[in-house]
Amino acid sequence: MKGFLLTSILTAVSVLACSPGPVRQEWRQLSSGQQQAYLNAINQLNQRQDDTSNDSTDPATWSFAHFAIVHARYQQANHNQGSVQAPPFFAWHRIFLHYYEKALQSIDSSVVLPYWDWTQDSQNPLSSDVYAQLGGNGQGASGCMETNPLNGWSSAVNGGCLKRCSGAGQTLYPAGAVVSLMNGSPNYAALNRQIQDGPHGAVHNVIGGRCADGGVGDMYTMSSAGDPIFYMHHAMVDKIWMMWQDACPSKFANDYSAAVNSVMAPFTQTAQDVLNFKASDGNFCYGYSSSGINSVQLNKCAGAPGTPTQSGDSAAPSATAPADSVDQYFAELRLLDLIPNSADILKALFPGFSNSNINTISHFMHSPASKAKAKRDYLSYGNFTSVPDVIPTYQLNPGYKIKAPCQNDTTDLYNLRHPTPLDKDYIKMMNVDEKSARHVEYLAKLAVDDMNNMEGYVPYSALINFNAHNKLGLFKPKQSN
Ligand SMILES: [Cu+2]
Repeated sequence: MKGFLLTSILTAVSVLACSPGPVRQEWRQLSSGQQQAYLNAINQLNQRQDDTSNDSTDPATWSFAHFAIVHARYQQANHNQGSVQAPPFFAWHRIFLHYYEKALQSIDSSVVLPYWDWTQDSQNPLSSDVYAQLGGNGQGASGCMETNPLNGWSSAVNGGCLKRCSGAGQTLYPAGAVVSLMNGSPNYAALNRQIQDGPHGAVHNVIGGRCADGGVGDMYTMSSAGDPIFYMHHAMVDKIWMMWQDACPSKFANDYSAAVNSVMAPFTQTAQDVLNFKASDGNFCYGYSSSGINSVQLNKCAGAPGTPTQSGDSAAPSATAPADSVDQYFAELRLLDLIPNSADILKALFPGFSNSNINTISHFMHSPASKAKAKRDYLSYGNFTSVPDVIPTYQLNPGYKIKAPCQNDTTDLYNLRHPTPLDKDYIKMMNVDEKSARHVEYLAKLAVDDMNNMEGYVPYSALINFNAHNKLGLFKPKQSN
């Protein structure tokens, strides 16, 4: 569990106006006792029974099946509606997760909902601890979950067993790609479109997956909330919204793309009630720990050109990005710069890691060449408020080398793959606006190409997977350009 050391060094809990609010932790930041308490609580929630047609009672008393059924019943209103991203997407799920957390706390008051930072596992989600501990993949052609801790769980919405047919070799969005989409979201509507249709959809698509018998996993369907990994995935989505709100409070904290005072059925809250997560009334007073996604700098007031309107906001990026901004944007590169004696820490984390490897990484991180390479038009990912009529055809930047490894290569520690595109079937089933999804995928490819072509760029996922790879003797030193 040495990986925890790096994580805890980087953990800086954001300061909340309300105090003391619960802080949701990334699954791997929990102690094994806390992980067990969470798994016990969801198992007990799964045993609970209630009247799933009656939403008027306190949702903290709902059964697990009730949550799955309500999510499916309101799915069209709260996800995609064809060409429109339903505005309540982030807000409705914020309430939904809050009630889920309350329901778990009615079983075990010590439980705080954990989240899954899937950016850390973007290159090989099926090898993730989180995925494994939440049941791993389904068995056989139908993908029924017969492994602990989900053995015997059923699908309240689809009927039959709970299913996963997660796609081997498929990839999710790495941190740099998610942050570039956040940086390119000048308002709530843009963030909703880019996160919902891109990184959020990818997790449902890849983890649910298509089964050998022609069926699909629950996460792939309207029954997604019947898979307990849904809640840790959506807590990450909620964290992304919170990070973005927090990056520019004067512009983003209260930004919403519909009537902020309409009640979000079946709950009694409005969007306004949950926009201000720092409210001191205690109801939605909570925060998130730092995790892999925080290793990439989120621009302050991204996509909102102009002078800062509040002392807490830093200036929006100018049209000609100064080298410093680029350097900041790719702060992952400087991850270890932030830590005194980073070479010693690397050695402590990765005992098998040779001095020369450490020096190589260190050298790349500090080299002027790597910074020079980073000078590019990073604002090209900014200010996407609408989907263009024609999605540009993806082309590798002529100055770039193709570096992305093939989908099945799990040994490449440095180069990121393009995220796996959404399946046509998933797009149809979930009523996703295909053009919007393809546009987001296009943007993500550009961001990944940039990262792959920065000399010395070391993604967080590489650092976190380093120990496992090194033990297997799979580590290959990075080739210089
Ligand atoms: Cu979802």
